[in-house]
Amino acid sequence: MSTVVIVGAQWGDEGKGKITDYLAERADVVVRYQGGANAGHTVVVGDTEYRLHLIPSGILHGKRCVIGNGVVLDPAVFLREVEYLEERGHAVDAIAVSGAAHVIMPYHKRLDELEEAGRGEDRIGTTRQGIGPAYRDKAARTGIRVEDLLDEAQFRRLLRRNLDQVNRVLERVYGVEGYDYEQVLEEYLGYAERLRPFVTDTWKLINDAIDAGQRVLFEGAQGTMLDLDHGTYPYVTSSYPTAAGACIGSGVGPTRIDQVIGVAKAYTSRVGDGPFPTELLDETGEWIRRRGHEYGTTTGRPRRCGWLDAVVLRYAARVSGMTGLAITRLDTLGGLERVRICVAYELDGRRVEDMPTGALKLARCRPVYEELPGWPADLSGLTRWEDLPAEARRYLERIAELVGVPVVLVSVGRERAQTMGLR
Ligand code: 2SA
Ligand code: MG
Repeated sequence: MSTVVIVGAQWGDEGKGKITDYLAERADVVVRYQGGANAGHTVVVGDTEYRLHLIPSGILHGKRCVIGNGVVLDPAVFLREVEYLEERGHAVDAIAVSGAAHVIMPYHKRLDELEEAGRGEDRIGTTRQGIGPAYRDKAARTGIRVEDLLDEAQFRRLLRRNLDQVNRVLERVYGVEGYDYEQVLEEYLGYAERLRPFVTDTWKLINDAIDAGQRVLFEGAQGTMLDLDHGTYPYVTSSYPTAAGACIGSGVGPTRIDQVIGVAKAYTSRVGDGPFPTELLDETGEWIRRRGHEYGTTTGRPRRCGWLDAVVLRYAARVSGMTGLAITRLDTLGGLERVRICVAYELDGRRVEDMPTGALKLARCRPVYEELPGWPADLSGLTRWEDLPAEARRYLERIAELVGVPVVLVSVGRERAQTMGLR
């Protein structure tokens, strides 16, 4: 391993944090490349459960951790996490933040809420962290970057300009009160001073690390089906969770990526709205949700649950060029007599094996299932492939076959030790 990208193969919450934590032990640098505080990575170390939204979980191993240019940074969340880690005895001087990352402003969150509320049946189900409005400003070239925040005169000017615009929208379009310039200024200049020591040219730091033969891990947030271009638009996030996003979001060329590990749960979950062909609205869906504690880390929302969808995985594998699959939550599915895998869709009376383009078509897809025998409920304590029940192994082998990518990691529990490396 020298450079590895970890991507979510489904709709997020695949257990990327856990897999990153496992691989981070052997990495020198861990990089976040997209998204923001809409991500929620849970990592269990001994008796402590860590929940991080922005800082890469590699920090728990004391690794160099980078927040790349592709991230939208909420300074309040970032600084809270810095404190949280310090209180638990973790050194934070290994964290580097890109000056080119965009800053989440209070109005981004407010607009996210107001826009969601106004969407009616076109609601996306966002995390209300200001992600869409912040990336919109970035694309419109009106965003405020970390480097701007650190330059007081520049920040004053940009904030004044943006608030003039935003306050007009808040007051005239939404009929709500705008923001007080001095108040936002004071709050953010306070963040600026605390952020300053972390800010550096991260593109250079990462490329230098690769040149020096160090191992760099790119930690994706969300998942393939939430990718702005490749997901179920418009029910997506506003960044690029697929593997190519790691290049754009960190300043590393595609020729320098060695491996792409796709993380998938042994079943499927989705939080937020939009099509989901294998969703189970019955007792089995409820059983998976309860057994898997399927509630969002950031918002606490119940996640929609359903069978594994191999059409999704095959698509995810191809758009990200996956070299290996990590399957998590195999334990959660244990205890069912039979399990199902969606191997194809029926779309307008025809069988399709490949992901159709667009949410409209996907919403019309009906899953074609294959049934396999289930395995016992308790997989805890198993640490080797050979120890897995034959039915569980068969399930994993079938996934690899359907997706065309080998399963290289399997997770059977929340603890670090409950992860098996297969190759
Ligand atoms: P946003 O807030 O603009 O990115 O929302 C757009 C869509 O993307 C979905 N989304 C997510 N789905 C799953 N996990 C996510 N992260 C958190 C986590 C979720 C949570 O890792 O646990 O805590 O609820 C995530 N982030 C964004 C979102 O549901 C919308 O469908
Ligand atoms: Mg998550």
